[in-house]
Amino acid sequence: MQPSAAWKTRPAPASARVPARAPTPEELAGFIADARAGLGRAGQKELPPKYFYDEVGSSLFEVITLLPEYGLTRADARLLRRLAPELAARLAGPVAVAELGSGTGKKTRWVLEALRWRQPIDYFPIDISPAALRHCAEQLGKLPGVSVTPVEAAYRAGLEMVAAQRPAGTRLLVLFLGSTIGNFHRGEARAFLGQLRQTLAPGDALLLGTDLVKPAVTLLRAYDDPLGVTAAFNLNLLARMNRELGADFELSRWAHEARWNAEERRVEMHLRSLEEQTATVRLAELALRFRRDETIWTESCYKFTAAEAAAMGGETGFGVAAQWVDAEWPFAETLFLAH
Ligand code: AVJ
Repeated sequence: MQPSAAWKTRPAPASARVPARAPTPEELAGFIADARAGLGRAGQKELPPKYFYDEVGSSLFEVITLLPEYGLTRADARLLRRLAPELAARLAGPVAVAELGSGTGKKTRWVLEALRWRQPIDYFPIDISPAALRHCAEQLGKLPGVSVTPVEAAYRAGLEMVAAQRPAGTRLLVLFLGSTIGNFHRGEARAFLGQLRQTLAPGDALLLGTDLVKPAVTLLRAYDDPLGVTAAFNLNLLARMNRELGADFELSRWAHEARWNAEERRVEMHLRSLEEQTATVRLAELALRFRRDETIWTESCYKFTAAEAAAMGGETGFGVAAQWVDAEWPFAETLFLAH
């Protein structure tokens, strides 16, 4: 091997491998179990997209949201800014806000500002990424009349904690923005909304953001941008396994791939093996073999019609109160009320 390339392909020295925040033993055990289940199988190998969001991945995702080709986050933010006054008007009385997968919480600002205008409010961002929660608290902690309580947890556990804590007589508004629900397979999404409904009380609200179906070329540009940020975001999953699971993936032998699956109406992200190769994941006790062009399926981003988004809530114990659609980048925000 060329000495000039050695630094790229050899694993980093132990001193450089310390993550910004070491995973807890439980997180590590979960990651190991998911790596084993997803990579140790015959047939299509898979990894859950939640592992994208370590400190590096969360930062790369923030950059994705700034790319001209990725209109999704800007559409979400535009809509929230526009609908915030009407949303506040529709939700009378004291409101506490819980956000699932808050990210940095930047676009949530408009909703919080409209609501706190009436009375001080509690805001509970729920996220598995401590880095994202830190940014979120920095962004929104300074808003007068808003008290921010970050909840570092998975969605369901976090929401249950918040629902148990809310003061009597307070309505809970759950924000599930950015089309994060698109990461679930369609049946799972419905099941998730059903469970979410179970933790809520009648009169509680859900604001759901869903990216809408649009031309395949537009979607493929959004998920395979010319700067290569999405490629880095995807490849970071292999880098993260090298850092945290003692794996030895050679990143230069893998390529990012985005596919539009027209039948399922989803963008699929894959990591494609550029040659026949082996890799080991030490902590998961995996010795893997990849054929040339074999892929690891890392994400599904389902796309919806506005009617489909409304129907998802209707089938799971919610009524549709309002829906807003962005004209520039088709995206829908649907307001549901639990009944
Ligand atoms: C955060 C799940 C909404 O599906 O568009 C962005 C993640 N993946 N580029 C999306 C993502 C690749 C994003 N979500």
